[in-house]
Amino acid sequence: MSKFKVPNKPNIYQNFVNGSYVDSSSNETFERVSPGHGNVIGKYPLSNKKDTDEAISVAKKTFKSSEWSNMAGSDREKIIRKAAAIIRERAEELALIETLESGKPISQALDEMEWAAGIWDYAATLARHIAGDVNTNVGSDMTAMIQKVPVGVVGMITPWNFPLLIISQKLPIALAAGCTAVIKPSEMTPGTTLLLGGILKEAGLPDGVVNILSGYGDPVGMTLAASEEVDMITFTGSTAVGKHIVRAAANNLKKVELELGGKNPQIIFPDADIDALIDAVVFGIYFNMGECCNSGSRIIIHESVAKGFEEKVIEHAKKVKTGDPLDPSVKVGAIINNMQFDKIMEYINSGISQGATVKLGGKPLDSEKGNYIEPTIFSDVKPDMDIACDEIFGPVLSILKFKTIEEAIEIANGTEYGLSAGVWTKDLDTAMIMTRKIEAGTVWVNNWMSGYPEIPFGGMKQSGLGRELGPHAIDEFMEIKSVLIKTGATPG
Ligand code: TXE
Repeated sequence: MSKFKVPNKPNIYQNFVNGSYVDSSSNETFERVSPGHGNVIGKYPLSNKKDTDEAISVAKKTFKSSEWSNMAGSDREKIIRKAAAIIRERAEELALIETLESGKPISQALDEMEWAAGIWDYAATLARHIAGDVNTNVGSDMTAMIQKVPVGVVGMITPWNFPLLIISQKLPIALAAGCTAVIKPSEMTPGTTLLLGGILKEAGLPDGVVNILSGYGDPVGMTLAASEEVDMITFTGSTAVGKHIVRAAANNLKKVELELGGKNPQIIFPDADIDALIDAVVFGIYFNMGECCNSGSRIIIHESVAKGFEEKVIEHAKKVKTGDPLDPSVKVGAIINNMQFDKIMEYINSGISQGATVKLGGKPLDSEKGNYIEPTIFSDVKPDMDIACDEIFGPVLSILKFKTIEEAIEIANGTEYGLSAGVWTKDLDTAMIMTRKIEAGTVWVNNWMSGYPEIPFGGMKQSGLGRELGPHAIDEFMEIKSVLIKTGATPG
């Protein structure tokens, strides 16, 4: 029996502005129904444009006061590190909220809290390592300082699939850089992000540095993207909304960083150890119900080994327990909402009507109350089918076949996306050719979805702009300022 339960009453949340929890100016709220259970589990402020403009003005005033950016990096480090410790202390409470709001399995929500805390720890170290450069090589009467300065107010708009993890890929790095922030989490999963305000206050963050509003893309997200007082926007979500953000950001030519969708290929060569990769393939597609930008949703396998692989992957996928996300043994929970559920079912139907073969699943799971879809596998998929090109964001695996390495590369690069890719081979030459030819921000060789705060993450093509994580991520939140100091010429 799980120790995690659906609460009797919904949690009541408030916005976090200027260091205090407050209601929206209209006092209006909205609710979230748990997609796995059907209960109302949260009530959140319905923020409007006025609330957003006020939060932006608090963040701007706080940035201009320089209290945060003037603090020594070692002091910012302590606060960011303390936040990591509090996230760890409150991991079970935060994980339960995420499972109830998103439908994700509790075991995966708990892991997510640890990953999130790990990024806060890493960002803390970055706060100490911001240093510019000095150039004394431009003339004996000139000293040039190349300074790194925080960009200013950063608007952060996040999605519902990994709420605390995704804000943790942005916020602690921006804080390490000395920026201030206004954050809008997804209207489907605002709980843990709103609680982050209190966590940061407890960690010692000065008031006004971080401001968090719950509400919808229109007006809160759009106001952030368009505001002339916001200096940068960082967004994770759909490619379609990412394009809106870029257009709105043109208003004041703010910096933009985007993490968008993916249709990630896993290319399997005949020499690959099929037994060793099956677990990674099954995890790669069904993790977080396939609602994951890094989902390994396209298998591109050499025709000579395709039959044996299909049998094994079906056998493994059958064992993946689907159902109540509060059950610790469940690996595939509920789909986020009815719209996403319908979208996934439409893709499954399009796969069938376009001639692919359902080898497993393909139907809603009727035994549970909520939005559940059986782990699904399609074979006989052709590169031009919708299920091979579009991000489904659901538990649907497509298997495509290739004959030559050139064909594998063409299929792998044949979508608008370029987020991540996997290559399975024991041959070093093949692996190196593939890593050079594949258009993706991350290429995994003989593994899938490994990730570390130290390693950059982001997409090529229409999967994104810029990179999160890694030592360079902090540069996304900084401007370079060149200071040229003329002095008397240095005598020879
Ligand atoms: O995303 P949206 P949705 C993909 C995935 C999924 C699809 C739709 O394919 O099926 O997107 O999901 C805010 N101006 N990904 O509809 O709409 C919104 O309130 C400013 C991939 O949830 O992009 C939320 O906070 N903001 C992805 C955030 O944008 C706006 C993760 C994301 O919502 C806005 C999630 C607007 N006009 C979905 N409209 C990934 N890369 O992992 C909405 N928002």
